[in-house]
Amino acid sequence: MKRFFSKRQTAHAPLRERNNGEWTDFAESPARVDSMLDAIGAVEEPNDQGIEPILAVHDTDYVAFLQTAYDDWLAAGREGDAIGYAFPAVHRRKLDLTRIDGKLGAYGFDAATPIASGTWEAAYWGAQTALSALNAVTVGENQAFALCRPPGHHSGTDYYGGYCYLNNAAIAAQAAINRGLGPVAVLDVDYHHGNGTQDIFYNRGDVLFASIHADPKTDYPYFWGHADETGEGDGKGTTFNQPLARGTTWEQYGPTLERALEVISGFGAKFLVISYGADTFEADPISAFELTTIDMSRIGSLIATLDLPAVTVMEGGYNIDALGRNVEAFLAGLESG
Ligand code: OKP
Ligand code: ZN
Repeated sequence: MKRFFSKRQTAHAPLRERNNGEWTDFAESPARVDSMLDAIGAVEEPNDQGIEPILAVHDTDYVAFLQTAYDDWLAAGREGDAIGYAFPAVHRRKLDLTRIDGKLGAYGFDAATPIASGTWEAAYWGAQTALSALNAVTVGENQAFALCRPPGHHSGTDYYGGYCYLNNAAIAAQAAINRGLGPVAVLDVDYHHGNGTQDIFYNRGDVLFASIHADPKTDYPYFWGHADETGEGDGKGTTFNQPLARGTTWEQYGPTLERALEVISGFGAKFLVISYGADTFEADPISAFELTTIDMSRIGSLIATLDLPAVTVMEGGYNIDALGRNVEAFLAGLESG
C-alpha cells in the first residue's frame, strides 16, 4: 500500500496543553512522525490540490480564521501559542468578533489545542496528504495510507479541538462522494470519539459514520459519542457509536469491531475511510484501553474482510516508542486481509 506524508506537517509544534487541571507537554508532538517514518518505509509526497476540497467540508470564515490566527495573536502582542479562554457553551452562533481572544473561543472548543506558528501549514498539508491517498485509490490502488498530522477527527465544519484543525477523514470522504465513489463509510477506531466527523455527516444519508471509542462518560471528548447519537434527518440511522469501558481488551474489542463492520455492510458502503488511532494501545500515555500490537494487526485484517477500496487516515497514538510499530502492524493486517 502506498503511504503519503509531507515534511511540512511537522511545522506544527505547540509546547503545552491544558489537561486534567494542569499544564502538560503537548502530547501530539512532531516526534510522533519520526516514530512512524522509521517503521512504515518509503513515503510519497502529496500533491497540492488547493483549498477547494477543504472548503467542501469547512466554512470559509473558519478557514480564514485558521490562516491568520497566529499572526493575529502576535499582532495583539502575545507570546507563545495561541489559546482561548472563553467558550460559548450557550447559544453558539456566528458573530463578527474582532479580538483574537474572542475568535479563539468562537472556533475552538477546548484548551488542549493551541495554535502555533506552523499550525496552518501543517494542517493544510495534512489535508493534502489525505486527498493524495484518495487519488491513489481512484487510479487503481485498492488501499492507501495518509500519515496525517495534526489529526482531524475532532474538527468540525467551523471548529477545532482535540489536537485537530482540519478534518482529514471528512475531507477525503467528501472528495470521494464528489467523485461518485459513494456511499461512503467512515470507520473511526481511534480511542477517542470522532465528534467532528460525526457532526459533519450527522444529517447525511450518503455517509455512514461508525465509531468505537472510550465511553465519553469517562473520557474526552465527553459531550459526544454516546450510543443514543444515531443521526438526524436524511442521516437518521447513519451514525453508529459504540462506547467501551476503560480497560477494554481484544475480548470485547474484536466482537464490537465485527458488529461495526456488519453495520457498514448493511449500509451498502462502496468506499471506506478509516480514521486510525493507535491510542487504543495498552501503553498509551493518555488512554486506557488494553490492546496489544498484535491486536492492531487484527483490527487491520478484520477491516480488510469488508473488501472495500479504502483510505486510512492517521489520527491519534501517543506512545512514541511503540507508535511506528503499531501503525505498521495495523497496515500489515489491512494488506494481508
Ligand atoms: C486526539 B485524538 C486526556 C486529555 C485529552 C485531548 C485528547 C485529544 C485526542 N487526559 N486531551 O483523538 O487522539
Ligand atoms: Zn485519540
